[in-house]
Amino acid sequence: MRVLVVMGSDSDLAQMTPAWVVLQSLGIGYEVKVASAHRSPERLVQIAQRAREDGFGVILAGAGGAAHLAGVMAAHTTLPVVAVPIAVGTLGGVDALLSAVQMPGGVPIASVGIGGARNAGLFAAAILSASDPELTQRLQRFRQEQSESVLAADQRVQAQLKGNT
Ligand code: RP5
Repeated sequence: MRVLVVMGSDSDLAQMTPAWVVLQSLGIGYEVKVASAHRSPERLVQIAQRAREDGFGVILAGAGGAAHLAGVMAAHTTLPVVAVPIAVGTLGGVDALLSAVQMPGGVPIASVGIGGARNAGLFAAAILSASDPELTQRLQRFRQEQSESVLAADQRVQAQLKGNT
């Protein structure tokens, strides 16, 4: 299954890009769309309503300000929706984060941290891996490589500290 990435504005592009960079690296198909909960509400609802039949398994919704994108999408689909609060405006993303995590009961969404698009991509991969053994293997390999890079960083620090004594 593919991942649908929706952003409230093209000004969110730079902060959302890490989501599909990591999806690509894991061999997961995706589509990116711009649609706004406030400025193009009908189109947003249509995208959410069609998402399951269009072959998507997860929706990532990136928006800043008093962000309603993720919640509105969740209201129109039973697919899992993950909010990506965008760091923008006077409050730097705290407003978008609170809009996501303080959803009223009954239509839950998940949220990553402010500017957490890469983590959102990884979380989408984890969700899809529940029904995809090949993706599970790719995700395990990713985790393994990540662990190895931490070990390599430790070795570099050890060598540096040794050189300083
Ligand atoms: C939100 O308002 C968008 O997701 C964006 O983060 C923010 C500002 O949008 P623009 O005014 O730059 O289009 O809806």
